[in-house]
Amino acid sequence: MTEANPMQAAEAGLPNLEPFWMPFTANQYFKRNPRLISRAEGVYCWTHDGKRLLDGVAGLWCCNAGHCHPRIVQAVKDQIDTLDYALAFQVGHPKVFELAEKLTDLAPDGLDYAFFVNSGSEAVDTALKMALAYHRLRGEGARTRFIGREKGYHGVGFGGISVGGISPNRKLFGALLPGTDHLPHTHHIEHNAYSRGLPEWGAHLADELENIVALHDPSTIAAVIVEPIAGSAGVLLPPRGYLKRLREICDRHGILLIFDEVICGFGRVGAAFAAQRMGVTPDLMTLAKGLTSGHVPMGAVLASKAIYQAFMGAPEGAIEFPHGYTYSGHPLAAAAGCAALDVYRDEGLFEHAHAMEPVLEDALHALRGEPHVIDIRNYGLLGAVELEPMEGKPTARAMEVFRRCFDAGVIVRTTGDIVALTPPLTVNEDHIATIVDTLREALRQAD
Ligand code: PXG
Repeated sequence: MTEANPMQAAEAGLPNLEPFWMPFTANQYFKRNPRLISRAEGVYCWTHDGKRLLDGVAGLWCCNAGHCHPRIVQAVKDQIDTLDYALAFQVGHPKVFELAEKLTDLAPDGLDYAFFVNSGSEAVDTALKMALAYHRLRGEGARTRFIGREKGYHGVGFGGISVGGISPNRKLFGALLPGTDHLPHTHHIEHNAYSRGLPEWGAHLADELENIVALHDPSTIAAVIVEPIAGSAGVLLPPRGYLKRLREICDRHGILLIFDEVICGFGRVGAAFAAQRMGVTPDLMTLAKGLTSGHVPMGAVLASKAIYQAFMGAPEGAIEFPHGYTYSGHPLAAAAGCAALDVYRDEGLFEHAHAMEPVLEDALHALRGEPHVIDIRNYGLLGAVELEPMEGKPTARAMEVFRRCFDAGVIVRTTGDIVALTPPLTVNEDHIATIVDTLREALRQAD
């Protein structure tokens, strides 16, 4: 008997927990041990029973400007008072054009067109479809294969799980998209443990792309998709020079390179995008999360001029790309996006994130030698502490650390036995110290 008891929930001041089938959640455990957040502001959240939590993961890596930012909140309020929805196909509304201009201004040079969607998963499926269609429109319709990477996370659409490399997210769902292959992952703590910033060892792992390309023949490959830094799998950093090599190999063989910057984008790495900080420009970029600072769901695909132009060969009046969603560029999301980008600029949040990077780095690396710690890594305002798994109980130790931190007033995120930190870009030295001190205490108390 695992059902939550509505009577007990009501007595505890909670809603009936049973009917909501929660995403990526241990539903049975949660409903017996509920944790609800009912209010948030800045770097803090409050539980339904009034406990304050310092948010060490910016929601789910998304509230980069902090929670309920007054300017973003106001922009959404103003928008809903004016226009709730405008049909998205064959008609537009002003805010979404404004957002496309702001976003492409911020983007790496060459990514001049923005296509809007509602999530990172939709952004990934959209980018994969753009890649297939681009090749076909250019007379290279045999390019249908995609290459992802082991441990990659690209959302939960069929395209995203097919190019993704996290096996629990794939194994229940059958054969997936045909014609995908995967690069080896870059997570090698035997070589790179305790790296500060990008690790030195492993650029040659990109060369495996040549072997995969040779195996399938370049003429069959549409695109390579990677996260510049793999987020969900536990903040796995690309070795120095690795992304540049991927770019070179893709160029050599006419393969499109897609960067999934759903997590890396919007200041997380101490620059607008990882592509800029790492000096490698993809052909397509997928975005979500920080685009609206998590205030309203929205994703986007940025495309190069060459890709956009390939579609614009269609006769005038024809729909060049038969793809889009009812809520592509929804007015509330567009308003939140415009306000978020203004806040990032006006408050200098990407620069602030960069300035806080050494603070987070030093604080995190001071955890070296604490119980169970086997690696610490960081880049921008992304950090991870990897733990030795408990004998026979993988993930249990990190989960215990998560619960201890939560009880002590700090939210961290765990994946496997890795504790990830991705605080709002607004954090200061004191917040970072509180997060890391709480984590230290939790590590000392954990089994
Ligand atoms: N690509 C990347 C790189 C992501 O990190 C998605 C696509 C999908 O985005 P949507 O909006 O469809 O969820 C993501 C999402 C976590 C965690 O803590 C990570 C994500 C989502 C939820 C939790 O690991 N990343």
